[in-house]
Amino acid sequence: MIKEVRLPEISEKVDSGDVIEVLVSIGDIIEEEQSIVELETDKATFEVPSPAAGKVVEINVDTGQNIKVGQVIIKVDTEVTEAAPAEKPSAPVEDKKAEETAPIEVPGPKAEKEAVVKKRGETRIPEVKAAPSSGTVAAAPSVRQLARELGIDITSVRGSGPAGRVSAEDVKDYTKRRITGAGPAPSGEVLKPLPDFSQWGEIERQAMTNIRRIIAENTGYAWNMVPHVTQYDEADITMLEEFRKEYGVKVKEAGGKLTVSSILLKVCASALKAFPKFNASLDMDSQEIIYKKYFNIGVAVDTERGLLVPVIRDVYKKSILQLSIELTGIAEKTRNKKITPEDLEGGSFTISNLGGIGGTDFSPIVYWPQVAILGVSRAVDKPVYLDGQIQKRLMLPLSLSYDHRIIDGADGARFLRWIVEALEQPFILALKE
Ligand code: CAO
Repeated sequence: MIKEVRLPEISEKVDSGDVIEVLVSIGDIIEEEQSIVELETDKATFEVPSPAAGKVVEINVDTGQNIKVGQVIIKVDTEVTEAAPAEKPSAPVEDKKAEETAPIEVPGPKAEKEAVVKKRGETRIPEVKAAPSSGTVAAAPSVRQLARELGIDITSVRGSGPAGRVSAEDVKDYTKRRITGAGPAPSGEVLKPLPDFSQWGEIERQAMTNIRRIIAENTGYAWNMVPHVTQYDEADITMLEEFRKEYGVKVKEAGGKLTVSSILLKVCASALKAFPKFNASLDMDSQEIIYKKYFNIGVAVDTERGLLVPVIRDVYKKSILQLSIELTGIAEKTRNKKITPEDLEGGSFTISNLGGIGGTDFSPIVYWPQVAILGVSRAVDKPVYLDGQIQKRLMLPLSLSYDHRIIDGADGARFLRWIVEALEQPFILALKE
């Protein structure tokens, strides 16, 4: 029987995505849950699994195409589950009787979410496509016509679509910002023309991936919108490190990794409970502060595609053991492109730990509409004057950036001190709660 595999529901707010790569070919024998396309939405990139096993007899989408929930991606002959020796690609589906085609029920969000996290044998890295050279900008004829009517050179417009494809919105946005002289673009760059860099040497232009574009727009927006202050402090984690080494084995047996990040998740959730302003957002329209009663903490994860911030929910209610297992799982899922848009939503605070890589200190950018973010740098042994003598202590550098519109400097210093004390004397944490 021929079955249609359709794009399942992605999340409440996402109803379509761009095909980054088609992962199967006509004639392939695929297994149930095997990834068939890599899809990019405004929120994330992930692979769509097939709910049916069989032979791929038709591919209905193409790289770069925007597809909607419910749209047929491929057709599969479910009666063929093993490759015949020296098999030729099967006849296209048009050759089959129409009545043989039975749609597969589109899984709901839950089913889809479960399916998306299933592993595929192999991880493919999406091809980075070179930006079209000037004169060969990817755009629909109607968009070119619009640019001509507005007197815009379409090659100057930065396309937001796959492989830099220029949309009508891009042309309008470009024109609007040109006319109004609007300073910063959403990405934060000032729209001054760039010099011709090729006059100084060889250059290569590459289209931004959707993820890079989103990071650029979000960090640019936050930088322009939020008056940042960064507060620095250091925590003596000598004792905590002993605890980490002692209990790390047990956590490993349970499938997690006990790290500074997983301990900090717990400490930060308690700090947020004690200082509700740090778990809030500002509504400047209504002139209100929105206090969140949930403690969902995003953790910045470094991936080959760029920075992604999956969110761990209800951190306050979870043990360090649970958080260690969850963080290990979600970081792996993020790096393996199994993250769904929903995994990236709903954070109320963020932790960015660069300590595994190195560096003494950095100032993280607030992840708007949140109001604070904790930066963590590498813990190092330092000579510290303690109890009348110089001692070797393991010191963890911390940097808290916050939105000065809602958080005053004294609040920032108190919040960070609270975290430092909780790391240095964890029993205080228990006493305070
Ligand atoms: N100081 C010293 N060592 C640290 C450390 C710190 N602050 N943080 C982590 N480490 C160590 C860990 O203990 C581990 O050592 P071992 O392998 O010997 O046990 C090693 O560094 C690697 O840690 P990890 O990365 O596996 O684990 P983690 O839980 O600390 O971090 C995660 C998880 C996802 C936060 C991290 O992997 C990551 O991606 N960090 C980058 C975040 C980032 O890009 N931030 C920038 C955002 S702004 O552009």
